Amino acid sequence: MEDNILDQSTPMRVLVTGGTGLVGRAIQHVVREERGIREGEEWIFLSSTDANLMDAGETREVFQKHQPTHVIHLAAMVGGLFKNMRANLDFWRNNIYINDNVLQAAHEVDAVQVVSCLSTCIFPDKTTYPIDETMIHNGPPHKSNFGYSYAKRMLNVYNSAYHDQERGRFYTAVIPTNVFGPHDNFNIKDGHVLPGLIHKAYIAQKEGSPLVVWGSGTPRRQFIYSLDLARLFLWVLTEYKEVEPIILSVGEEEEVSIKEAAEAVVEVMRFKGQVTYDTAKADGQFKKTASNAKLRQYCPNFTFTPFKQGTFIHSTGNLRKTFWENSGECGLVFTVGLVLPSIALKETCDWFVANYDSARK
Ligand code: NAP
Ligand code: GFB
Repeated sequence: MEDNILDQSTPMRVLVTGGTGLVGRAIQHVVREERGIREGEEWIFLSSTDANLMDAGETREVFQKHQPTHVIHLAAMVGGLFKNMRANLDFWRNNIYINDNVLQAAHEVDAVQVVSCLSTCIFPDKTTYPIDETMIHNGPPHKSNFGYSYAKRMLNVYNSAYHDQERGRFYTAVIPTNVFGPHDNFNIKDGHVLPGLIHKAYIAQKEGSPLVVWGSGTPRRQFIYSLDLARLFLWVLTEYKEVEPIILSVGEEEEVSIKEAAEAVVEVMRFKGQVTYDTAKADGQFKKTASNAKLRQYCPNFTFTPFKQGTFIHSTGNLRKTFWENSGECGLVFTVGLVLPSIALKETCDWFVANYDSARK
């Protein structure tokens, strides 16, 4: 265990907890459709039906069964602002249990790498901007999601403790901003803002009713497309050698207001009705502007799928294939092409409309 590195000749056996959610499905897609599964490798994508990870026994059992060499730990109780405000205790307890069980089970089967997933909402609410990785514990998080935030902060504590006590353990974590994409949770009460607005626009279009945006529309967010996050997760899994976490986010200049996000959804969904703002609803955290400077040091050329309308890549297929041919080096070259609405949002809306009956909602 001393060097905690898997010799290159041994193919990885990767267990992805939470493999059936928004981010898990994106990783499935990128592994199967872009990167490809290399000879001898195994990828296991877990759902809660395979094992309830809040239960230590079930967790240990599923890890003993699969004996992973690498773990991508995504499983969590996840939700938007309004679900968090309703259930801070559940978010704390569920995620604390899941994280303790998963890291200990991974350690017991001698997994050489575990990449866990935090979120930029865990950073202190009163802080200087842009936020960077060193600020995680510098003060209380926003009151709307303290349960989730403190539980997620503990993952950073676990990683340091495993490294400290279990010499050579390099368990680490990534910190994405708000994620969106196909297979998201489109439940209007529990979900995040983009799937919530897409679902509401879909219904309002059908019923000829106004699209109601909750809150004032002034808060600001950075949105990362699930497929981009998936590509970066795979880079972190094999190339990132730090215990300290890394923010995975678009640049600060890509931050948009909720009003701009709603306008983008209206554009892509071709919604023609009235748009109103329900200012009786909470705005939550005003902003959580994150710096991706550390990511840019490692991946200066990684190209995010734009959220805002504007320049777009000529041919995504070739581009995405290029990424894996340069495995290990997240460098990319692209050509400026036609000006199109946000492709990431369009792919997400098209997926929702095409899968309305089976989508989580
Ligand atoms: P999601 O779509 O809600 O998926 C959650 C996944 O966790 C599902 O596969 C679910 O299994 C599994 N799960 C939940 N409770 C479980 C339990 N008790 N035992 C076993 N599995 C359980 O979540 P997501 O948006 O993909 O989030 C993935 C990770 O990214 C999470 O750690 C989240 O905190 C983090 N994150 C998300 C965002 C965002 O905007 N969505 C932003 C930053 C960070 P079932 O399919 O069987 O329910
Ligand atoms: O995505 P969201 O639910 O989470 O809300 P947070 C973002 C913003 O969108 C808030 C506004 O200012 C909401 O007032 N909003 C407008 C809406 N319309 C809607 C709508 O229809 N649905 C929703 N949900 N919001 C979460 C954290 O914070 O970020 C979680 O609570 C997690 O723990 C997640 O970390 C990534 O960005 O405010």
